[in-house]
Amino acid sequence: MPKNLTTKILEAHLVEGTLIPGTEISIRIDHTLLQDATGTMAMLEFIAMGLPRVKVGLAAQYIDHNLLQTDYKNADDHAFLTSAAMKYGVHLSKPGNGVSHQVHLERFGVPGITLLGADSHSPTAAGISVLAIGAGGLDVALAMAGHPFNLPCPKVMGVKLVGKLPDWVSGKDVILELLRRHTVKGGVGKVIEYYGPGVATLSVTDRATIGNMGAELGATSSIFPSDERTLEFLVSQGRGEGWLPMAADGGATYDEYDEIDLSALEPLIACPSSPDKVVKVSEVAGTKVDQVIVGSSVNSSYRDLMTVCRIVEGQRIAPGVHFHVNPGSRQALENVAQDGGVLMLLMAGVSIHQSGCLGCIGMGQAPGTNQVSLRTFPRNFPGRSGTMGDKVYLCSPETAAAAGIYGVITDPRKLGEIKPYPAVRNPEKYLLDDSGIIFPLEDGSAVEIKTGPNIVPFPDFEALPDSLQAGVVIKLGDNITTDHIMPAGNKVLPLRSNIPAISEHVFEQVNADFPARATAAGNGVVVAGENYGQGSSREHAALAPRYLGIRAKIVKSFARIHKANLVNFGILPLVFKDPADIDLFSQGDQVSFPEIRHLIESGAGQIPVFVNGREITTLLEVSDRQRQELLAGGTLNYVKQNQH
Ligand code: MIC
Repeated sequence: MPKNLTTKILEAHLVEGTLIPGTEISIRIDHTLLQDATGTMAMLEFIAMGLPRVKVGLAAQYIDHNLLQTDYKNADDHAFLTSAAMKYGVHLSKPGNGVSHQVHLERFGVPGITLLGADSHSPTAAGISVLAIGAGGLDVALAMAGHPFNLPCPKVMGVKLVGKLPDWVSGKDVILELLRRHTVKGGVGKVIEYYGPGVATLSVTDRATIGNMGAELGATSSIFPSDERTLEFLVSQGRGEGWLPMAADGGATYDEYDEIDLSALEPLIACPSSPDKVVKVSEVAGTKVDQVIVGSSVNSSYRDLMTVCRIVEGQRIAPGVHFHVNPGSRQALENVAQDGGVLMLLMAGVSIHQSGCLGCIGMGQAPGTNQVSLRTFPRNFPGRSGTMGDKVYLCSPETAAAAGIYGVITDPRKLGEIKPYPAVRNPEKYLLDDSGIIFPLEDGSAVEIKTGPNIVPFPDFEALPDSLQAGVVIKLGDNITTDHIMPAGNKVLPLRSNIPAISEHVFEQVNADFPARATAAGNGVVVAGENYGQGSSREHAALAPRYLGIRAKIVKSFARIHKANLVNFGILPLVFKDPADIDLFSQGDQVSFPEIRHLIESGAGQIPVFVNGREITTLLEVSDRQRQELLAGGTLNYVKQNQH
């Protein structure tokens, strides 16, 4: 029976389970990826497992998020991560070397492997046919310790690509089109697999852009076939020997289908403040722009940067616009520099920053009050830029460059009036630079772990009690993001290794007295609508609320990674059987879960919840393993109990 590519990779890595969508499967992980914002906690969790060295094919630790050193905290965390990487056999990418996704694509990824990353945008590696999945730090720590990764078996959505992108339209427009069609929850529980004749027309970096923002669809992962373009890319990176051709078998089928005619695509843009508020650029053309940023997590490759260089070459950035470039990697910037691009940017009035995430997670580059910011980033959730009420649009490098030159949102095809489309191709042979990577030692056992005062021990969480009483601490609507729950930004991100301190910021932008009310409630419940916890992989969005006493979240539906993180830290992820029951709940209500422990032990899929004297039914859709973890009060407790 012909198989699609996702099925082939999953089958080759299957440790337990059957590939039936929705049922739990365990897969073997070949590479792991940590970045510094999720990595400090994940590394502490790995250390707590007591192993002398990682047990995975390749483990990488990137320092790309917390680059601002406004006090000792981030620098302490970087020193901790570096020492831990050296001790445990992990590749360490130093600050300024680049964004994890871009560097992993350039230097480490190989077609057909699995990658588990503590960052939701890990599926950037889809560009070279890696089945990359974003997960909470604890799941990645377990994979580093050699454990398989457990996940609900995804459906596979086949997206057939036909035609060829017109000039001034690029990979970003392809994924924005999918977001326009399917919204931020359209990919939940699915791998998006691209196939068809249009694939060969897309460069690896366009494919990587599309894979990166599959996270915005809520997808488990994305994948492209490995073909001649993949080979070209790997050869250009001096890694051609890792190539192998991979594609779906002829006649393979998918659980769902979609098709995009690349030739028919127009430049698209996501409006404030959700990646799926997509319109044609022409529909918002003329909007005055104050800031433009190209780069960071996505659209930060050589092709993307050099496209901007060629567009602004010989032009001036409009007087009212501050145009920033955040290269995805030092190597990408070096190759741009070698080809004269740096001078083109500087002469046009562009600010060039160090390689890293920077403004993409509010680590600087916040726009001013009421200012319009156009970014090639993957997300524009409210307030994520660091400015409340921000007006952030997401677009391609071509559209960003057009706005920079004209000072207003402009369809980039207008640039054709001043110059032909640059049609930049990646170099045939990159200038290679691994100077920012510290490779693992043969034996790191003598290395001492460096910890500073910012790193505080992991809190203890009690096992699930027999019955639970709790107060509704907050009631929210649909599409609540992890940025709402646990904000990023330069003030909060440095607290990622200090749970008591970071918990003071939970729901800060939604309801600033949440931490005080949660603590006063003793045990708390969060009630919300659809797609709760969309966005990042940050486990702190589960861990910090749990620290404040949140014991259950009752919602209409969950985003995949957040639901797994809730279980990891012992919070009950409950779904309304009848979504209309949400109307029975108000902030401040008392809720009870009688005999909850017994129900979970006995495998009950329906959990009765009492609110204001009414009984409603909620669903607990978790595996047997997850039930044990919930009973133990979280995965770490469960793992520890089972070690003795
Ligand atoms: C993001 O883009 O939201 C982040 C910041 O990279 C997160 C990880 C984090 O919160 O540290 C993600 O995508 O998982």
